Amino acid sequence: MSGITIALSKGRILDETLPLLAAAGVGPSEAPEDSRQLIVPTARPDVRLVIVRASDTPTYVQYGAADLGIAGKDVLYEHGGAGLYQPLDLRIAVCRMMVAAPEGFDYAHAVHQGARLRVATKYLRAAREHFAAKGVHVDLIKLYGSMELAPLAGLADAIVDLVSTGNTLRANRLRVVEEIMPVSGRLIVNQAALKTKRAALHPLIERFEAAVAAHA
Ligand code: PRT
Ligand code: MG
Repeated sequence: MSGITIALSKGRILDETLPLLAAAGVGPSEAPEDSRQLIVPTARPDVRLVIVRASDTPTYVQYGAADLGIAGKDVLYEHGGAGLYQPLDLRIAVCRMMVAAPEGFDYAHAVHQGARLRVATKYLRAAREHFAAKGVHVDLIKLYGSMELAPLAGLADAIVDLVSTGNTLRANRLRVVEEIMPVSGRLIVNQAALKTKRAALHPLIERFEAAVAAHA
């Protein structure tokens, strides 16, 4: 495909990317949020959007099915980043990856005692590396969503999840016990396309850079 394909997910990433797409001259020509269409034309005939699952965005870009993509650092960390160039922090969809536990659970004490903790998460790689670096013994339980339920239902002692306002944790009587990493949306680029389509991609990446700087 000779044009440029940009992969992104509906929801938070799309909502917060729309102003940047418009500023970069590649706003969607119809509202993707309302549309069932998975391939969406933009203001430029040579640029299209493909709408994918958030956790699939790096995969589309890695294999060159999309030249560019927009993905959270959480998702990129789990993917590992192979084949991807990550030139730009878009400063959208900002949150933090945290360890959280029930209000009544003495996490620090349990860790100090060398207890083996059960931790539920969607973010196995980030969690494994975090606890290994701290020397905390954990059994990780993979979930695909609603991590907050796991301690309440007795599935886990703690969770690793994203937190922005903290409302979800509070509503479920959980509290943050450790921070793992700050998270925001990143522009990702297929490494091979960056060379073969440089003339088309470079100006577009620069327009994203300018749009982010203008929103700062
Ligand atoms: O649903 P699907 O499996 O398709 O993907 P997804 O759930 O990862 O997609 P989406 O659209 O929910 O999130 C896309 C990206 O947004 C994530 O990969 C993050 O990089 C980013 N992001 C930013 C967040 C949040 N903030 C966030 N708060 N993603 C999820 N949350 C959730 C969090 O998991 C928790 O359930 O919101 C809840 C906490 O929010 P507060 O405000 O109550 O603290
Ligand atoms: Mg979601």
